[in-house]
Amino acid sequence: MQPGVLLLLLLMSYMGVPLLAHKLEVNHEKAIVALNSLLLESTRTVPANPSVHIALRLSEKHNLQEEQTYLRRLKTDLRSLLSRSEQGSRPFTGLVALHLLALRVSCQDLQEKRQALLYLKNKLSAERNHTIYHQVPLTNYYQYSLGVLALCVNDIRIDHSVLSGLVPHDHHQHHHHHHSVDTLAAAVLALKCMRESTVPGRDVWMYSTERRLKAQQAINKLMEKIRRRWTSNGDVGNIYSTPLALQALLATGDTKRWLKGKINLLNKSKQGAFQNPMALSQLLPVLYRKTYLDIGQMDCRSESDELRRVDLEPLEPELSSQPEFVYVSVKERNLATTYTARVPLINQMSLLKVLQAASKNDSNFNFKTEQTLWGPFLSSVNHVPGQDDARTYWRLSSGAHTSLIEGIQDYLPQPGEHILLQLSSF
Ligand code: B12
Repeated sequence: MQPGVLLLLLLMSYMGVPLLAHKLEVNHEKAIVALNSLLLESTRTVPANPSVHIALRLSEKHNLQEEQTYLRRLKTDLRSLLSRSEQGSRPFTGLVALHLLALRVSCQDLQEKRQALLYLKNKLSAERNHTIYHQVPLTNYYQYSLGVLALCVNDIRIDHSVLSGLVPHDHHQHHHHHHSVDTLAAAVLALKCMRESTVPGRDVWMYSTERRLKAQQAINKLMEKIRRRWTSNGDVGNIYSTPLALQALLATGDTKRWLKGKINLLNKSKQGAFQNPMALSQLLPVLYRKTYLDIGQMDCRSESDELRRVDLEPLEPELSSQPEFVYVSVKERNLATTYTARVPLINQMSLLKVLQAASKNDSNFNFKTEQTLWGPFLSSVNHVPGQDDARTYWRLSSGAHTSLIEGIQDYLPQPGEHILLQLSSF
């Protein structure tokens, strides 16, 4: 045996364990790039989604031409959003925030951006005033946090009052108490961004020592809540809040939990849990070890231009031979069941298809949807709307107790399942 070969064999036996780890890492890498291509593929569909753009830009691999085209569509959308906002429509705090993050992550500075920044500043003041008088923001704390984050990564100084609306006060504990993990994570990212902010072009902090200390204390409190929702298999809350929770963990230096959570999410994604482009857009950054705080550091230079779309074969639906049924009930405020239907389940139907079939068969049942970044939102059932200002919505559940973690377009009811549509408070 040649001494060189012996040495190599020796080396390999030493490196046995790291080699295995390396192989795993290569497999993970491949899985992540596949998800990246899948997200790129989703840009073919309308409407454009700023959250998808953010994820594509934070990735390690790019298709620069596709990203440029997508950015142009987003700019057009932002322009029409801003002009609609002048006609006294509902507040677009979160949506405008996502657009501003999308512009910053592409290193874009333009007229629309200044207009959008001004809009967001005003909306955040309005959100803050609303929390003072009504204990809750105009939209919700998730959008409030996205708004602060978007101003922050764009180097805009944020008002005292707006910032203090993000800090959980002890006598407000009950409000922060039932926040979802997604919302807690968004608040952490916003506060962390503010804490780390420096004055552009100068080497000094943007905010006073006292403000920064308060922000740190708030981050600690919020992170404690997030860690309490951590389960040993790597979920935080449910699988769709885990990506944002991992961003918060990563941003605060908990790489151990981040890694565990990442592997768990990669496995879930192999089982098809992240087909929805919005869900995938919240997942991808953290798989690449990125957080929304990295948006502020983007310089858009020397990026690898090698990402291609994948043409996926559509999943074969499972064919069912016998007629099977799914049951739909409607419960209004008084908890009385006002409607029930039995719908034949043909092959694999989404809940949306089931509801459409029910309303086609029976003129006593009808519903309305509104398009959102997550897909169609069930906005009204049998002429009763869920109302943001009354803080009501149509909650989806399986049986009486299991709240669905997907919307009507993504959820595939099983044979014999009882789906409940229930007007609820949030
Ligand atoms: C706030 C919030 C709500 C509020 C929204 C109203 C309000 N005024 O605040 C309420 C309580 C009504 C709500 C309801 C539901 N939600 Co919700 N919600 C959120 C949250 C925390 C923030 C959304 C937001 O403001 N985004 C910012 C703006 C810019 O984006 P947007 O798309 O324009 O926002 C609107 C839509 O997102 C819509 N919306 C909210 N939730 C959902 C869920 C679905 C499936 C759809 C289609 C739309 C939708 O309301 C937003 C405000 O108008 C997200 C967390 C996250 N990670 O994104 C979860 C989240 C989107 N919701 C989720 C779910 C599952 C639901 C429900 C299906 C729960 C249920 N069992 O009934 C219902 C929707 C049912 C229906 N009628 O169609 C999941 C979606 C996961 C997935 N894979 O689809 C998330 C990710 C939370 C989670 N981790 O489980 N939600």
